[in-house]
Amino acid sequence: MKFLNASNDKLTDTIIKAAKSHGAALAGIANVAVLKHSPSHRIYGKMSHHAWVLSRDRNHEKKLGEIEWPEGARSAVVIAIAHEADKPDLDWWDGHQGTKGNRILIKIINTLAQWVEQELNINTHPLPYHVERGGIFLKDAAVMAGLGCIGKNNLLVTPEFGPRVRLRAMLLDAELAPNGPMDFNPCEDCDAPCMQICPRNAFSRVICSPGEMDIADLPGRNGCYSRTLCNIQMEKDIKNADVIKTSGDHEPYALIKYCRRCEITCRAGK
Ligand code: B12
Repeated sequence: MKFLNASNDKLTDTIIKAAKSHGAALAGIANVAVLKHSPSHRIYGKMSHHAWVLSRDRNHEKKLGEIEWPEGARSAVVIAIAHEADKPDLDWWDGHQGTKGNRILIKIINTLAQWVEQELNINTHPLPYHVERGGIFLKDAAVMAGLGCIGKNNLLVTPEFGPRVRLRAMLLDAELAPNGPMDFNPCEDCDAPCMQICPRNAFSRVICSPGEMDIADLPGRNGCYSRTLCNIQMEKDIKNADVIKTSGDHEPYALIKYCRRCEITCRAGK
């Protein structure tokens, strides 16, 4: 526990270094008190629940519209791994509990949490992917942790990999110096091929306004992103899944390749 009396800045650097040595491509710290008031965490209680795209198994769910922040949590560690276009299998839902990429993220967060508890004597709360199971909104957390900005495609866009990243987080019972947000806006002069390529026209019209939601930062930046239309494509991708037959007595499984067009076509990070 050689870092006990380290300053908050030093602790932040130490944890980011540790996250990268555990395999994270990007890592940053966000402040929980600020995050609680981020656009997604504020809009969570305002959107009608039928609009929610929820996890399939509803057993472990928390009350919709409410985030249960752990009592002592003061900081969020947000990590990202690259999901470049030439490694599509990282994002395929392959019948083994999610995707290869998500399993890598889970491993990094769990080993990092152990290291932080042992070396820094700081209590950690590794978070699940689904918000309704106790997770937080990862894109907002990533912006506040200095990993990038929300693009016109409604995704976190990073300088290094554009939006071709996947995120995971854990909370810490310690107040650390946050790293974000960063001054970065690659969409400013971009003609947004990400919005034009969407097979569902999920960016074609403004569906919620700042006045209506009392929030300036909306889905797709100006409220033009439709999760309902996007989800229709995701359901279609599930229907079009390849059924993979395995040797031995393993059950065949569906290999789901989700759309990703608004993500892959983005020029940032290329
Ligand atoms: C539910 C969910 C879905 C749903 C609904 C998505 C939605 N955005 O509503 C569906 C199934 C449709 C979906 C689709 C996809 N998803 Co998804 N999804 C999630 C999940 C679990 C929660 C997201 C959510 O509901 N957010 C709440 C809604 C209301 O917020 P929002 O639409 O993002 O809008 C907010 C932001 O834009 C923000 N904002 C706007 N401007 C600004 C400015 C600042 C400074 C800040 C702080 C915030 C901010 O404010 C808006 C609210 O007012 C997250 C994981 C997580 N726990 O966060 C993954 C996640 C967002 N998904 C991800 C991905 C990759 C996808 C897909 C590309 C998958 C695919 N089809 O190929 C698509 C792309 C959709 C898109 N372009 O946004 C990744 C995104 C990675 C990245 N680079 O950002 C995540 C983070 C998962 C992960 N582990 O990495 N998803």
